[in-house]
Amino acid sequence: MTKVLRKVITSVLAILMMNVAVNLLVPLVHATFADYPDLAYHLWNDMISSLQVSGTVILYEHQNFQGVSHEFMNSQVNNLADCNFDNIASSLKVDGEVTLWEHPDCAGERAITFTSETYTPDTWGTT
Ligand SMILES: [Ca+2]
Repeated sequence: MTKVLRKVITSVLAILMMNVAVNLLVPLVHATFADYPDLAYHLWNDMISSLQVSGTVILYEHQNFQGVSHEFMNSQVNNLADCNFDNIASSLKVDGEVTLWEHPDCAGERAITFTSETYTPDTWGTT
């Protein structure tokens, strides 16, 4: 085997190994949104007034991700009225974790947490 051939084979192997590594890592980095198409199912239609999100949440005006939408990343929104979205959201997508409250300033008798994988209904918020 010539030195040149050995170099070519080594380079090809290196590229193949890099492709394998990228294919393994990309799914971990890419956003994985969980879909919640109908907040009425959770008894939370047209109720959300404030939220805290770690990651990304997209709120939609109507069920099945229709109508006006708002996206929030890594933030606390004390009053959705500030973006004309108080008691409006009817469906959402989340990558990470979002907690929603029925009143402004993360308050109310009810709060609910949705994550990329599951949701925890009706934990008690602060009143
Ligand atoms: Ca509300």
